[in-house]
Amino acid sequence: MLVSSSVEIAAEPYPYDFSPEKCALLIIDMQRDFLEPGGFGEMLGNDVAQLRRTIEPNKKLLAAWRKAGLQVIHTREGHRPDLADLPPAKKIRGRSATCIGDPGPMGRILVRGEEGHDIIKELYPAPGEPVIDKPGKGAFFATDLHAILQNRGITQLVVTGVTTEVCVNTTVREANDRGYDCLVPADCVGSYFPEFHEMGLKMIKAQGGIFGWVTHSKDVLAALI
Ligand code: C5J
Repeated sequence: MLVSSSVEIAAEPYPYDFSPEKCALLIIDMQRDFLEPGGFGEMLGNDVAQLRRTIEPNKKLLAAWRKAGLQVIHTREGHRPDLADLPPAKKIRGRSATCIGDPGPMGRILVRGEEGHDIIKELYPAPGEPVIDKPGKGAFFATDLHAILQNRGITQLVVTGVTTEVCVNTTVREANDRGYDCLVPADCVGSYFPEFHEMGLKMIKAQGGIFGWVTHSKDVLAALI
């Protein structure tokens, strides 16, 4: 259990003033289709090991976060089964033979209710933890995330998940514009492309923390003990 109401976490570009009771752990899109061998991500030729290295650190952080009694929110990227919320531009982008809504290795790709759309078992949401189903890359677009955070008095977010440069970065930017202080543990976020991961983190912490702070999960864990 936490004893202090505010504690500094070592971070870049400077220490993060962590207020546990105002901070939620936001885990982005740790879905089977992105992370599991044989899923959609791998089918497109991506190296899922680049994402799977984030599972263990996320597991440890999630366990400690739950033990401390703090708030956890999960997100999933995906669409209604009738695809009414799928912009045609998103469907055809990439010019892939198989695209969103088509049958894939684990059910229809990025469609809610399909196996591949679900969160990996290692980080499965516990009863009572909100799961935000988002049709876009950012977790605030067309969702009730902002309302949930406001209603719970949350002003700080520890953001983890995949991918660093797409859904994590977009969400951090959206959160920043809405007044949230975002802290990103580098080992708990991942990209299929190591260079995009590195640059994605640099973009967050550049210019005095233009979008937020970057840390390592061991420093967050130290603040939870
Ligand atoms: C996420 C994607 N979650 N890369 N989606 O980053 O399409």
